[in-house]
Amino acid sequence: MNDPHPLSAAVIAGKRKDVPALVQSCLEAGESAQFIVENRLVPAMAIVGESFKNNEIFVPEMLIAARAMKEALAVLEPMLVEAGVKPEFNAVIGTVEGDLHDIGKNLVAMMWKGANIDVIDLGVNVPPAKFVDAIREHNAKLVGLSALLTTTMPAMRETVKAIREAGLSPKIMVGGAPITVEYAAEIGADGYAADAGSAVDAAMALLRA
Ligand code: B1M
Repeated sequence: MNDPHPLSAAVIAGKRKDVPALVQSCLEAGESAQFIVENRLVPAMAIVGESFKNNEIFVPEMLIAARAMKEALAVLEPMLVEAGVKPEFNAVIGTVEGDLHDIGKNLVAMMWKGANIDVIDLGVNVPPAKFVDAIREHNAKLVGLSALLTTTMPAMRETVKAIREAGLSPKIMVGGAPITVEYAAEIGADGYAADAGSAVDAAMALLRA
């Protein structure tokens, strides 16, 4: 996106207060809510995720951009519901048992929402049984597990095990600072993402596989 649309540019720059009026002018120009999500907001968050991955912006800018995107989604959500535009996929996400870090997990959840995935966020310190119950209740197609502590990596392994032992087969994606692609494979997860930007591509690849 060399010359981003003003709404995309406002989201990228985190200009939260400008966003509702810009969404309104897109609607007045005849763009549908779905078009705005797919062509103005999702590409903006993809740029934010890419910039974060390349160390061009940092956590505060990413959070501010994500908050601006949420403003836009708040305006559009009733129209999307009314138009019957349902998210194509759903996902359960949480930080594993014993771990209270949620900033990275929240960023992944926001990016997934921006990619039109219906995200059920279980919060932090989530025991394996709670993941299992939520996957069953929502018939989730994707589960995201986050861990920030080396001491909670075993809880991630236990969660994957509990999901499989319950006979459930959602795609499981793991991430967090101490997690590696090798660890993901070792514990039987289906996917791994190093950051919130690549978590979208990885999720879509798993969901469409
Ligand atoms: Co904690 N903490 N902390 N901490 N904390 C770390 C993680 C630590 C590395 C600091 C350090 O010592 N250098 C260290 C862990 C050491 C280790 O295990 N190797 C540590 C420790 C030791 C602790 C305590 C044990 C400290 C104590 O009490 N003695 C304690 C544990 C509490 C607990 O969880 N039970 C603790 C507590 C806390 C606070 C509560 C104070 C606070 C958390 C606040 C909150 O989250 N609401 C906190 C913070 C802020 C940090 C640091 C400074 C920052 C973490 C963060 O938010 N990063 C952290 C040091 C650091 O990371 N440099 C540290 C920004 C965030 C955007 O990145 O979470 O990595 P991150 O998420 C990234 C990727 O990892 C990835 O995408 C995100 C965005 O790009 N990702 C996923 C994350 N989840 C993903 C899931 C996916 C895919 C990608 O798919 C599902």
